[in-house]
Amino acid sequence: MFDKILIANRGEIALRVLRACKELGIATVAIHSTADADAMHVRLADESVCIGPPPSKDSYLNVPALLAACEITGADAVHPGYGFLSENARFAEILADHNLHFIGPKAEHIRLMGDKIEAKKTAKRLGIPVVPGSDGAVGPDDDAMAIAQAIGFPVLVKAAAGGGGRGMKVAHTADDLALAISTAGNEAKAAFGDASVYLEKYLQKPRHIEIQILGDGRGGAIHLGERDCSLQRRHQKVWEESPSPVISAEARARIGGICAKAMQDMQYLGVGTIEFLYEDGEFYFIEMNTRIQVEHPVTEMITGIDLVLEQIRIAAGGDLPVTQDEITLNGHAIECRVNAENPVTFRPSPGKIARYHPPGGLGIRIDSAVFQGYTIPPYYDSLVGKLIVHGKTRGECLMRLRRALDEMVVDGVETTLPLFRALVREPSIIDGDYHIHWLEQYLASGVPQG
Ligand code: MV4
Repeated sequence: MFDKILIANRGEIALRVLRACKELGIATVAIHSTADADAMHVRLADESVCIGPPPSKDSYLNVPALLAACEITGADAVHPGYGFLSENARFAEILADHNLHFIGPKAEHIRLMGDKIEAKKTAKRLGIPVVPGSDGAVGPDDDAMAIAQAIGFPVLVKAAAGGGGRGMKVAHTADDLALAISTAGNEAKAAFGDASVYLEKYLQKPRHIEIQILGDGRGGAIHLGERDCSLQRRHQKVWEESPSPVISAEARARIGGICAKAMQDMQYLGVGTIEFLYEDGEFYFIEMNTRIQVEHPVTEMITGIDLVLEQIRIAAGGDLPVTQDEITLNGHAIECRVNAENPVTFRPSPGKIARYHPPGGLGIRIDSAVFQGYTIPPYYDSLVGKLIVHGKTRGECLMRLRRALDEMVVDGVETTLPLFRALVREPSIIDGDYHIHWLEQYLASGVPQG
C-alpha cells in the first residue's frame, strides 16, 4: 500500500480523496495554487505545497511543479481526481518514469479511450453495442455522402479528439452534410489539433446512461449499476440519479454484464465509466471515461462501496472488494450539483460565502469543500458542493431531496439552488420522464424562481 499520496486536484474532489486516504491510514500531500491557500483540503492534509499562481496551466496542470512537490514531500503516488490531468496518458507515463504511482488506469487504456474512434472500435470488438456509423474517420477521399446515406439521416458528425459534446455537428439532411463535416473538422483542428471526424446515426431524444465499472487490472472486473445523467445543460451534468427511472433489472444485468466482461477482457485497472445513449430499449456506446467521476457518490450511496478508497487499494495491487454476486443495489440516490451561478443565466457568481448551512438528517450527504467565510475563486469551476440524497424508493428520495433543498442556505453568492427547488417539484422530473434535451427546453421555457 502507498505511504504518501499527493492529491493533484482541488475543491471537493481533493477533500474526497483526502478522506479516503485518511481512512486507509495513508499520509496526504495537498497541492494548491496561490488562490487556494486557505482551501479545506490544504487545511486537512498532512502536508501542503504551493505549486503556482491561479491559472490552471501554471498550477494544477503544471507537471514539473507537481513532480517537484512529489520530490520535496517524498510522495510515492499521485491521485489526479477528475478533470485537470486525470485522463492525461502522458502524465501517467511521466509519473511511472519517476517511480511514482498514478492512481488510475494503465496509460495505454487512458490513451485508447481518449481517441473516440479507437474507443468505439475497441467497444465494438469487445461486444459492447455502439451507435451505427462510419467505420472510423471519414477523410477527404471517402464518400461521406454514401456513408451517411447508409447510416440514414439525421447524422451526427463527431470529432475523434472531442468528447463531452465538443466538436459535434448535426446534418439533418444530405444538403447539410458537407458543411457539417467541414465545420466539425475545422473546429476539431482548432480545439484539439486533430481534424479527424466520424459519423453516427443521430439519436433524437435519448437518455444518457452510464455504467460504473471497477477492474483489478488482472482480468477481474465488476459493474456497479448505472447512473442516469440525462439532465444536462451545455454538456454539464446538473442532476444524476441511480437507478435510472427507465432501466429494468433485466436491462441493467444485460448491459452491466456486457461492460464487466469487456473490462475483464481488457484487463482494465481501476474505476471507469462506460457512457451510453439509451433510446427505445437499446443501449448505444458513445464514450468511456477513465477517471473517477463527479457523480460517483450516487453509486456509492446505493452500493455501499467507497469507490475512491477501492480505486486507491486496487492501484496498490489490491483485489476487487466484492464479487459481482455480492453487489446489491439498495434504494435510490439523486445528486444535485449546486453551483455558484445565476440559476437562470448560469453566469458564474464567485465570491465570499457569507452564510452556509448544509442540510442534514438520514440519507443526506454533502460533498463540498466550502465553509462559511470561504471565498469561491473565479479561476476554476463554480461548484459549491454536491447534495446527494438517498431513500428506500425514488419517491422517498425526492421527498427527502425537497426537504434538504429547502433547508440548505448559501448566502453571499448566487447559486443554482432555486433551479433544483423548482425541478424537484416539476411533474416530468417527479415522473422520471425526461431526456438529454429536456433541461435545456425547460430552461428555455422560463424556469420559475424556486
Ligand atoms: C450523440 C447524441 C445523439 N446521437 N451521439 C454529447 C457529448 C458526448 N457525450 C456525446 N454527445 C451526444 N452524442 C449520437 N449518435 C447526442 C449527444 C448529446 C448528449 C449526450 C449525452 C448527454 C447530453 C447530451 C447533450 C447533447 C448532445
